[in-house]
Amino acid sequence: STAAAAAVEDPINPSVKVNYTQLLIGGQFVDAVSGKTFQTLDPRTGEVIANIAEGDAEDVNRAVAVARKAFDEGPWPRMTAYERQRVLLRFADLIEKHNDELAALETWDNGKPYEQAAKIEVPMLARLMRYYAGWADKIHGLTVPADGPYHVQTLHEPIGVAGQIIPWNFPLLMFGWKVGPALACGNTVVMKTAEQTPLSALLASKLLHEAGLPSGVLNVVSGFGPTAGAAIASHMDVDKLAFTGSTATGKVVLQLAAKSNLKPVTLELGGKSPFIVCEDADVDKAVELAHFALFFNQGQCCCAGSRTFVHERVYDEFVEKAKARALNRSVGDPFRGGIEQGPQIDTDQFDKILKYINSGIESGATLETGGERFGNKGYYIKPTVFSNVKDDMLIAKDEIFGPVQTILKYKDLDEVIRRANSTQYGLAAGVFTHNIDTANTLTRALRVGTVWVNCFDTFDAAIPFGGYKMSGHGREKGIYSLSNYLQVKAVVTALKNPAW
Ligand code: TXE
Repeated sequence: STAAAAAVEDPINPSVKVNYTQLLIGGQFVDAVSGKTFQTLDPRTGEVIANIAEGDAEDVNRAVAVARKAFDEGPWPRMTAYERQRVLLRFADLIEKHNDELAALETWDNGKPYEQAAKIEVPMLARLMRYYAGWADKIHGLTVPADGPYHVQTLHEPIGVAGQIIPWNFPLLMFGWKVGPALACGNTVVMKTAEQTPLSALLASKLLHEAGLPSGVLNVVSGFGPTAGAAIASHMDVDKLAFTGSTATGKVVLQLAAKSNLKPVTLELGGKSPFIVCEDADVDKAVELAHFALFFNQGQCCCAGSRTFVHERVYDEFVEKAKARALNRSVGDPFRGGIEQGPQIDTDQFDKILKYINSGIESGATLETGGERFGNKGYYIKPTVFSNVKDDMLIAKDEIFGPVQTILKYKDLDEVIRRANSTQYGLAAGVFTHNIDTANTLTRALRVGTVWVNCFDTFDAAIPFGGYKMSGHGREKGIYSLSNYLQVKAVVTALKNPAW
């Protein structure tokens, strides 16, 4: 780990230029009305990457006006579905063409391993766009056999101007999860990216225009939550809001939506997902999967398997091996090959995670490894493992959003079901067993939006994702995501000659 620490001190120069730093409104890159900018930082060093135009309520007003016009006057919602499909398909091709550039911006701004961005996330964005392109010309209503002399049909129409607010942990994928269904269904969009990671969405949006998106259909306002974000959530002319972020902010935007025009809201919020290792588990494989479930993306996943429940029969062996695996995790400059873990996103998250680590130690959990910063520059944290964790400890209750694995012991299935479900969250769960009866019991009993059995973080575009309880409202991806962006209109026409 000495070599890795040295790598942190001497960061690699990314082979990419930051070409877009302004707001994207009406197909043009423009400064904020106020002329203000904010800095986006390199999480490897805390140094400034670029100054970004800082949008606030006035810029949101401009963006919404443009999006409104693009919706009301067209052409986007009135183009043929086939034409909209072709734009999304060309966009997917351009994503592939600019794969390395998009990935480099993503890593620079976010700190995630470049190999992960280049080989998984950017290709997934292209896949997502092709998936939604596929839906564009398959969205249609029904003919309804109503009682009486009527011809009844439903029209599935776009809702209008969609406001979208996204977080920093997967900047490009969150962009894709949001714009894909909105555009496929014929809506126009005002998007606010996270203040920590504005860069990649600006390039992606530029490519979307190159692919033939008419101006005004997608507008990107970089900026902060309480200003730009709140202006979108409370705007009277935004017809639908989609939000991904913390549960606390989810409550705020839902209230803003209710207090303004009652726009429908989809929310994808926090989690404290159980990963359940059953009695019959192959311990080596379970350790590897549980490690991935928690540590992937520096632990910054809403669905992270952050409560590792291990059956008492295999508990000690599991803890020992989980500790060894964490010690082996390669941490360092995310632009270097073979690096599994880069820095956390920013100083707030870095401090929050270290606070939780201290609280774990103070509450009596056993710190097996890690527990402190890595290197002495940037926001790196050593992969951390706690054993002997009890349900009422804060580290077992709160979303830490960092590389901190908490391992809990259980005795039987009923007990682990009760404990796994006793949380305000309900986003996801992992189940590790080859016993089909155990798997069936757990998949039905767990009150969560996704159960991964003998796998984790499988995120194909066709698989719906979303939360039970305080993890959110609605589903993204898959067929279910379309209804978030469609209105259903019933058309009832009296028949002149009911006999026919
Ligand atoms: O989240 P916020 P933060 C969790 C995770 C993390 C914690 C805090 O536990 O440690 O949230 O992170 C915008 N009106 N998740 O502070 O505030 C904000 O600008 C409108 C889980 O980054 O929820 C950003 O664009 N918008 C999560 C977005 O909301 C507002 C991913 C998310 O920021 C706003 C990220 C306001 N008043 C963090 N305030 C997940 N579910 O994946 C902020 N925003």
